[in-house]
Amino acid sequence: TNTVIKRALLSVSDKSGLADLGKALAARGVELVSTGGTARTLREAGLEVRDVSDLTGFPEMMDGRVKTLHPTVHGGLLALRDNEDHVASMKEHDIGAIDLVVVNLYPFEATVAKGAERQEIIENIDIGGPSMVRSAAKNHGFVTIMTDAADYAELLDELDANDGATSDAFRIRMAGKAYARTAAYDAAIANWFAFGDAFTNPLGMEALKATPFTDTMPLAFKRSDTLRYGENPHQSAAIYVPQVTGTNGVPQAEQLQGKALSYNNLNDADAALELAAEFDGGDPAVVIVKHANPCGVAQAGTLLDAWNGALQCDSVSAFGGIVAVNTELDGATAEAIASIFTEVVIAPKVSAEAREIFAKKKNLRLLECGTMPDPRRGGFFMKTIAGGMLIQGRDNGAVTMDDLKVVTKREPTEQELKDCLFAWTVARHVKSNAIVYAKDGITAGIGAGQMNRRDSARIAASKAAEAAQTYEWGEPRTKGSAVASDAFFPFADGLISAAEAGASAVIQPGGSIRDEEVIAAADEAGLAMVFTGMRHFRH
Ligand code: 93A
Repeated sequence: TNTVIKRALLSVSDKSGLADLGKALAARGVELVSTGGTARTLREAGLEVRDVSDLTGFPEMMDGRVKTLHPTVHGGLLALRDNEDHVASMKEHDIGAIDLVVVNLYPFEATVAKGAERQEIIENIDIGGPSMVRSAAKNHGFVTIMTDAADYAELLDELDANDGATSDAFRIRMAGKAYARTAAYDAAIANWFAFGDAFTNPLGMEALKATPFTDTMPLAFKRSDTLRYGENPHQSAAIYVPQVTGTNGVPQAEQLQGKALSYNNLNDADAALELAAEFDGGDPAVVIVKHANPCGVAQAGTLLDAWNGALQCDSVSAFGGIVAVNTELDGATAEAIASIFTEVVIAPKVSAEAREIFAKKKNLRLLECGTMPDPRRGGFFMKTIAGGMLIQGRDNGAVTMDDLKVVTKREPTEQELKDCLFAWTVARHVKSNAIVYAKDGITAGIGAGQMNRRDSARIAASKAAEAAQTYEWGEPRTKGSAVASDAFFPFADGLISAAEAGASAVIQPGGSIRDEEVIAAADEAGLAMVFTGMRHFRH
């Protein structure tokens, strides 16, 4: 049964489109009932409005905390119009039916996002609004619930097509939308209670450690895009962004040109950007990523030099790579990048010259991200497993020069220490088991994702050997390099193979029961070794 809409209750925080809707409803003979600010806007538009307080017999009180929470409102929303008892109750208590509800909620998400104080955030938890939305949506057999200004035009079309009523199908669809909205709203609130501003606050991890994870994990994310397919063409995919706070990363970057980003592009661009962000504010740095692992990273006096260094590490893998830089992309570097097949380039800023050069490569996806994400920020890492989901805090821990403990007879030189830290920074962004050789701010060889550490060391060394051959260097760049291992060497073999490749310094967490054995092997090979005390597994 389609109910002709005679009375509408409007209560909106976001007043856009309100006056026009009010006029259109009034023109169709609908009586308007409204709360304070909403009523004011409607009256300013020259409309006749009845105050909710007039309906309830109670004034809006307690700073508006209690406005619409009243049986006159909820009875008018929830009563089944074809139920004798319900109709009798309405009569007895002088409750008039409400046929249409137009509500949008206090801006809780936006208030958190702007970094407001706790009390302001609390005040922006809407109670009366969601209550009306849920009551009206439950009674969608008779009541129409509108929670999105984007649907106002469709509502008016409905009224015109159905002699002032709405169709069942429309009311059901809007009711579903209404519950999705209140569910997401409550999820945002629950997330804020559970995690506060851990999404953006670099100290969030500390808060996270202190706060146990909640029993249930509401996800307050909203879809920002649907992707053509997932990791493979037979998988569907979409991208979601948190609705609680302002975040920045690949999803927020502006795409300047090229085809739409694929699932793999997004994943790889993220890996590249996160690593490039480690060098934010430092000398120009270039990261080339393939399949979510860096295949070349370099930091130099100029971006072009950094590009050349990164490329030479593993020029075979760099083909079809994803490139991230930490500074404005200039024309010369753009020219060099464009000379090989590259899938995605992301930079905080892209110069006009660089844009022009890339414009000739129509398919290349060029992204400008403005500011870099903070590598030390808090936040979460989620992964689904069969039958469940794993959630952990981001790996945002980091060591500085002061945290390093020299464990060998030989102290590392200043240059070796610098190379150690550079290799360590890269290694934490490489899938485990990760071995990274670096010298003079350039990765000399990267071994990723092997099931044992010795194989990663060998693969990294073989990459360096291949590069030496390609570029006719005489000897590989592993000679005199620093080597980083993302977790401790469980045996001396991995370290010995690094020494054989020519490494002169080692950085690793330490903590193996065979540390003594590994340290002895380092001493024997004349290596300098430092322990970080922190592990960076990445699976
Ligand atoms: O503070 S509330 O939770 N208590 C209520 O009773 C109530 N009724 C409506 N917030 C309440 N609202 C919300 O007020 C609506 O959801 C809407 O967002 C806002 C509209 O207020 P105004 O018309 O005064 O601008």
